[in-house]
Amino acid sequence: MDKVQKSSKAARGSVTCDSTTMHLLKANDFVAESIRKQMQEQNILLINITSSAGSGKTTLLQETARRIGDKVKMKVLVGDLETERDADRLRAVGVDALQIVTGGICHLEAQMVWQAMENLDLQGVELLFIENVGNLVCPASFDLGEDYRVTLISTTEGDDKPKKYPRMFLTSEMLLVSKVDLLPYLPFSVEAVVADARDINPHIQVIEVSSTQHTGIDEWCNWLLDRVKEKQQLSKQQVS
Ligand SMILES: Nc1nc2c(ncn2[C@@H]2O[C@H](COP(=O)(O)OP(=O)(O)OP(=O)(O)O)[C@@H](O)[C@H]2O)c(=O)[nH]1
Ligand SMILES: [Mg+2]
Repeated sequence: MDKVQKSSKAARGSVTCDSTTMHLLKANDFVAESIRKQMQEQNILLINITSSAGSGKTTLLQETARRIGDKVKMKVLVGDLETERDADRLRAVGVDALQIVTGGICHLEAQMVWQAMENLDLQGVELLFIENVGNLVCPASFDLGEDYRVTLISTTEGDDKPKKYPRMFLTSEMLLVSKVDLLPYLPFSVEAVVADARDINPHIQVIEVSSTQHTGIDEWCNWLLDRVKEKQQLSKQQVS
């Protein structure tokens, strides 16, 4: 699958001085590369889940754990401005989760993930999720060393979002249209969202999901299991 480099300079901050342009997120990207290297060495698939607040990230992760928690060893790092609530919800379904409380910062940065990972036992872990802070804007600019960025857009937030917040869709490999059980009650066109998202990023994959009605969850979980397998095979090839 073709991927947009999360750390590409396109549409990111820079400062030009004496005709030299400096990329403002260099420090973040340095740490992100260290995370990527560590994940490679430990054979761990790292997935960064992003969306607006309340699009259904934690509910999807709870459902994912119920569905494939016995097939793949997973853990979650979850970012929020305040509270341990999401980590508690994940622990309630048997997932080892660590909450990153940003104290007001509207996104996760690679350094926060690196520090949190030092407090997470990653022995034997095959799949590590990062649930980013609910925000379709700021998290788009910060590479966290992930293998895949997965963005949810829920039917309740309106179908105009890809064109209004393009960077998130440009840098994601997977778009999950969530809460599709509510489609009969909402003026939301899945076709319009997919067309706009693919206009920005022709390679983005799409799955329609409902965590409450279990729609699309098998397809989502199979995609995850395939990516875990792929990563493990790649690591084996690199060792041999
Ligand atoms: N109808 C419907 N409601 C859902 C679905 N998934 C989540 N919800 C509800 O949407 C609300 C927000 O869900 P969360 O999973 O907490 O969303 P989130 O993206 O983790 O929220 P933040 O972490 O605060 O950004 C909750 O009331 C969920 O019960 C779904 O598939 N269908
Ligand atoms: Mg959440």
